[in-house]
This record gives sequence, C-alpha cells and structure tokens, in this order.
Amino acid sequence: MSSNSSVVIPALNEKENLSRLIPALKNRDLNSIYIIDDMSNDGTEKLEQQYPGVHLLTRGGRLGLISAEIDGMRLTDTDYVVVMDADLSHRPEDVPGMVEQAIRTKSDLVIGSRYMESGITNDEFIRQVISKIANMLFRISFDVDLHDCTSGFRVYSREACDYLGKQTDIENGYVGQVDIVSRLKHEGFKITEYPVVFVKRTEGKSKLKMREIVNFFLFVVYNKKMFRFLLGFAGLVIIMVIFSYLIIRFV
Ligand SMILES: Nc1nc2c(ncn2[C@@H]2O[C@H](COP(=O)(O)OP(=O)(O)OP(=O)(O)O)[C@@H](O)[C@H]2O)c(=O)[nH]1
Ligand SMILES: [Mg+2]
Repeated sequence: MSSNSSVVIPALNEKENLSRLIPALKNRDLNSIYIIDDMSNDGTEKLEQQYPGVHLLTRGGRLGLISAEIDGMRLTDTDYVVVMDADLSHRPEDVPGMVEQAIRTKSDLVIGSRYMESGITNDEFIRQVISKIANMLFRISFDVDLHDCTSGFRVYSREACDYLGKQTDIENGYVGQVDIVSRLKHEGFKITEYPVVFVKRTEGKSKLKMREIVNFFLFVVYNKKMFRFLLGFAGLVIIMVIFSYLIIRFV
C-alpha cells in the first residue's frame, strides 16, 4: 500500500546512530525525514549536507523529547507521521507495517508495541520491569486497553498531529508519551498497537534520567482514579492494622 508519510526523529548527540539509521530508512516509502536536534555537539548538523532530502531543525538548546517530536510534526504535511528514536532501538523494517496498519484500520495513532503478542524487546531486565510496571499503572489509572503506552515508536495521522501541534502543555519527558495517549483517547482518536522488535541501544548515551521516571509515577498517581485507588488501599491497610492490633490485644 503506497502511503503519504514522513518521519520525525528527535536526536541529541546521535550522529553515529543517525548515519546508520538514515540510509536504512531509504526505500521505506517515506516522503521526507526530519531530524529535530537540540544543539548536539557531535556534528549532527553535518548530516543535512551529507544526506540530501534530510531536513534538520536545530533548536536553541535541550528543550525535551516530546517537544522535539511535536515541533517535528508541525513541520510535516503528510497524511501520516512516523516518530522514532535515533538510537536504532526502533527498527526501520517495522515502519511500513505500522503505516499500513494506520491506513487499513484508520488509526490516528499506531503504537509500536513491545508487550503485545509477537512484540519483542531485548532491553535490560530492570528496565523491562520498570517499563511494564509503568504500563500497568497507566492502564489501571487511565482505563486504557493497550499494552505499551510508554513506547516512543509511533505513527500518527495528520489529524492527530494537528491536534497535538495545538497543545501547549503536554508533559515533556518520558511521561509525555502516556500524556499524549490519554489526550488522544479523551478526544476520541482511534489508537491501535503493532508488534515491534525493540533493540537495546548499543551506541551513544542514554538521555533518560531518573527524574523522568519519578515524574511518570507522579503523573499516574495524581490521576484521580489512581489516587482514589491508593487512598482506598491505604484505608484497607490501616483497618487491617487496627484489627490485627485488637485481635492480638484482646483475644
Ligand atoms: N531533540 C531532542 N532529542 C532528545 C532529547 N532527549 C532525548 N532525545 C532523543 O530521543 C530519543 C530517545 O531518547 P533515549 O535517550 O534513547 O531514551 P530511552 O530510549 O528511554 O533510553 P536509552 O535507549 O537507554 O538511551 C533519542 O533519539 C534521543 O537522542 C531532547 O531533549 N531533545
Ligand atoms: Mg533509546
């Protein structure tokens, strides 16, 4: 199925990875490639001359992953926009299937999913545990029937991009991925998942900070439903403690 799609890649000091990713994205039926660079100091800007047809947006400093993705969407005019990391964790060979699914199922968001059936990840065990707990909490808290809402490998419809482009208060780190899902769900956009193979980063440094993981948990916990759930759980624990005390004391 021929598509009208482009790809947005947020990148911070990923020149080596991008030099492998860009050629691998050729022949994937993409109209254009946009790299959103936050003033990398590894010569990322040279890629624009090296690969004609690649558009590079250099921003004034480290402005964050989600804002880079959304600034990228604002530059595109295609029916579908693929968003993927620069670090080769997201495989170019999964792109055509994700776009095809977006077209066939009229999805506004197709999430490249590590945790649905046939999805695969070779990420470190501890990161898989954190990521799965994060997804579980989000599922409970926001009542979504999706397996991998923290994945950054996605295809958005034009309508979803235009909607997100108008939002000015989307969370900007790791948590932004689920913030986007909850907003699109709330607005009635159709969201589906597509099984992907996630490949652990081998080159370059991680930009994920502990602070971002903490922000994620705060975001989920501050959600009203989860807050009530935790309050109820805390109440139950207090009642059990009081009962246990009374039993030990008087029985
Ligand atoms: N432009 C821009 N890109 C960013 C920023 N933070 C992260 N990125 C890019 O966003 C993508 C995802 O970041 P990663 O550091 O790979 O985060 P991660 O996948 O959770 O962690 P690792 O794979 O372990 O490194 C990569 O392509 C980064 O270069 C940012 O502030 N600005
Ligand atoms: Mg990564």
